[in-house]
Amino acid sequence: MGPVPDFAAHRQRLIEALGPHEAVLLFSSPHPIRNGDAEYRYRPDSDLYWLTGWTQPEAALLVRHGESPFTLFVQPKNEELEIWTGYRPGPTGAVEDFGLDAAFPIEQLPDKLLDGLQGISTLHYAFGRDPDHDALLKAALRASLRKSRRTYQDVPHTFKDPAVLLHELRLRKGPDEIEVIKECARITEQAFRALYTEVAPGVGEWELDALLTYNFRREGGSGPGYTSIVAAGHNACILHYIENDQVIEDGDLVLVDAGAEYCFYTADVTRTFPASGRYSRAQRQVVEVVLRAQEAAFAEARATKPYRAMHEAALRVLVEGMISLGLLEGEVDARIEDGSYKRYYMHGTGHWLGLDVHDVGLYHQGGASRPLEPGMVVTVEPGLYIAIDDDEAPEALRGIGVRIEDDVLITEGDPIILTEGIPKTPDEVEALCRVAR
Ligand SMILES: [Mn+2]
Repeated sequence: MGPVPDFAAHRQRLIEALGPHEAVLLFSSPHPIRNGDAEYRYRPDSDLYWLTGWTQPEAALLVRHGESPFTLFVQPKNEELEIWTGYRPGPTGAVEDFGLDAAFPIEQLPDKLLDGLQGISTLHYAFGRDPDHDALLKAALRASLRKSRRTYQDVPHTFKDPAVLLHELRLRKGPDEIEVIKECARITEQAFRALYTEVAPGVGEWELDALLTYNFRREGGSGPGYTSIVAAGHNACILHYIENDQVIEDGDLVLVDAGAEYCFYTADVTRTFPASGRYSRAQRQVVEVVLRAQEAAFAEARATKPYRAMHEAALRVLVEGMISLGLLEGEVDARIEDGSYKRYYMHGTGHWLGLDVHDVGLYHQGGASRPLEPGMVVTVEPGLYIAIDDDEAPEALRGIGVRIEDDVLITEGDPIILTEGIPKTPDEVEALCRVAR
């Protein structure tokens, strides 16, 4: 058994942050149809999962101080339906196996809200996401208001987006979550290592895509945490290329951006490696600039430094590289100032990482880039992309797209590169590709 999130610890963090007359109401995400009557595999809402570990659809969570702070509403047991769609823990399972304080069938939510909202002045609820949930809550608020005329209790009159409260908590990972993300990284490493030994001219992008999914699941993950990008040659210049349907040609670089999902947390890694096992001189030059940019960003990945410093450090090195490669002319400061680098580097250098690949949490506080804190996990992903039809770029560089991405844990001291076991320098990668031959 691998590590698991400590949901009780997450609940404790929320209840400590919740005011005395505040409540939180969360709903599970919908179970979307793929086509016809076939459903996608269900993926729980990250907030609800973070607090409960509950992975089934049609659930709601009410959180408030009192005797049963965490009340979960779930699909009731139904022997007939369970034959079709699988085991349901039901309300009993929610309490006995998931450690919730109380649980009821989801049908009882309107009735239970009538009392559950009494004495609450501020409700953390995300209006506008689901009209059915909004309607259910509005009816409960009306009924609760009528009742309050007899009970003299508060009924919610202030509504806040739960993101403000919850996402600040999710942004700072606990020790349990760090172990889970390390497991995502371990699985992802196994899957990337397999790519190095399988890539060759004539292999389809889709084959590497399938190999990633195979190894993610084989190693204990649930699959990719987001749609894998397998981009050969100039497809790498399309930032979110997910068609993955082209044949890898001799001389191509292959950019793979993928991460294993485990306990619904995900890694997010990018490597750019040669189809033939050997980087061309131009390809190697671009990779080395991107690697230097990543090192510069790592040096800024420290508690109390502003989040933005990582991007600024990487950008400076990338622009220096653009000038030395002949993509831009003039001085670094002037090119950063006039934004001409955006032709070759048009995205940010990272994002928060956790249950969501672009994880929750604000990047700014009080109009400035927020300081990094221990427990935050970020990606660091500089890149350089030279379009195939860029007539102004040196010919040898056209069609080269390189991104290198690792997952980084901010600590009290040096950052921990959680995915550093996945080879990325040209020498390391070529050595592995050679082993395969
Ligand atoms: Mn990323």
